[in-house]
Amino acid sequence: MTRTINSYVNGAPVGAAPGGTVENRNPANLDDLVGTVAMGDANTFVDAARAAKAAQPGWADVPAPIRGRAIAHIGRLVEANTEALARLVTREIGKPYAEALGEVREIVDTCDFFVGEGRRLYGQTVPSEMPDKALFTFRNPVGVVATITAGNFPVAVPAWYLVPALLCGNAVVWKPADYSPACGEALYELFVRGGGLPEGVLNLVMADGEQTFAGLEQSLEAGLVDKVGFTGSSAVGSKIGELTGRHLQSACLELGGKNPMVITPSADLDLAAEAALFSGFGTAGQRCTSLGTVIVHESVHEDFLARFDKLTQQAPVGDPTQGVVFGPMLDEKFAERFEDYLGWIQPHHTVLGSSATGRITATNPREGFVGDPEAGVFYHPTIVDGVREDDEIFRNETFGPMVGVTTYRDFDEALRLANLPGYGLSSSIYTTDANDAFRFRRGISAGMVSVNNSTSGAEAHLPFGGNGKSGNGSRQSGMWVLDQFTRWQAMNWDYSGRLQKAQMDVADLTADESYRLPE
Ligand code: UN1
Repeated sequence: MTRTINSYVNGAPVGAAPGGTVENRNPANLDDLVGTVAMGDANTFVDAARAAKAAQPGWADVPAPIRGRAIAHIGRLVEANTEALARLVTREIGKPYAEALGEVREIVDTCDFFVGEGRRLYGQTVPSEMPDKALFTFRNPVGVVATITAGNFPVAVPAWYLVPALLCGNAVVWKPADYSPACGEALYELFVRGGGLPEGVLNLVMADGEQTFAGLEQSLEAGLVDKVGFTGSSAVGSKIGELTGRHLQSACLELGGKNPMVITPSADLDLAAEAALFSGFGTAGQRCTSLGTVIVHESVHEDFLARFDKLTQQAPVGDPTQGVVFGPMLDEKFAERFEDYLGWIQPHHTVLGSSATGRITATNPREGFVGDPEAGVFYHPTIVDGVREDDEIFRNETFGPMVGVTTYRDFDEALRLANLPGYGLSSSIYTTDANDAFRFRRGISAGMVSVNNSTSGAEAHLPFGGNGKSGNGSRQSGMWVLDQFTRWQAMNWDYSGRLQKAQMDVADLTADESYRLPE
């Protein structure tokens, strides 16, 4: 039986499909129909925003510790459904099962952190410059949060928005990626049931990019959305930034990356090669935190490359249920885009990693492929050596299993190359020299810096976000995301019985600033 995947507004499935129906298939096995999606349109989005607007004041009235209890229940329900949810992630987007389990763990970690925040959400008491006057700060919910998420982390990254937004007393409209709707619906169910969320507090919209953008625009114009969170491409992020800017809002934007890995002469090259494999080819290179370019010192270039190439040649690729390093592309549309990126390979490049490039098929096989390559959307891992700083491959995100390699002579050059593409999400350095590590941290414009670790692998209680083309400086996760989903309010309370004017009625001490120490 084919399952129908719906939008949900005010706690009820929408039923209608004004945006038509779309089939959603397993990218590792295209014969496997995951579900048929009843697509909404711009009006569905506006309806969801209206429902959220109506429900939000009641949710904000629920005491924060009780909202924290809701998050605790959600975390426990997600944990109890770990295997089923991870299996769905693997089936819908082709992420290897072990990674999918880690992704579900990341939701539980996020819930664990924010349960405590429900009993904190601290404001401050602040001394006043005048007597008999008290100053306080409070965190208020922003209102309605609209969040639009990517499908490479179809449940963990949405949870980074949903959990803190709800905990802070906001109502939410969530539009999952159109290629991960089943994960979207499953997570929605777990949140609504586990959290006992009142109707309208969380709404789910299935719609394509164009209808979502139109619906968001109309909702902003109607004053129904107060905050936008978006994870996706830099191009769409800049459109959302423009739209929200017109409404005097600043969106929380988590965009692409061109994450560098610098390998210094003192590095442990085996460790670096293992990290390059995981960072570059895990999730078939389709993480925002995936490795873009290895920037390796010329003295260890050959040595490193030989190790990285060998590991890549040996890496099991294929069926994501079978313990592979990576499975298929998330969806056919990413395969099409990746073909364009492969077109950026130039005659001056040397291609390694596999005996072939492009789609893995019976006629373009990969040795040791796990499963049937023709069943899904699988690509050869591709290492491109000899990348130069003006190459498209060096300058742009190449979402897919491709890693560039270039060399450097001195540390300043490594840093310059690492910053050059103008993204700034994640970064990594392999070195055993502490000075290099700290010089790199200071010099790299990136939200995340790994020393002797992969470019991916952020933890749920550290700030996550980027600079430059990777975002507008907003940070998710941990206590830092609270500033995205609350507004600070300053309160002053004067109990002096008279009008005390700030700055004007302030008493000062008598100081003698003309005094000088004897020579
Ligand atoms: C993303 O790719 O958008 O650090 C998020 C990591 C994961 C999250 C990545 N924990 O790779």
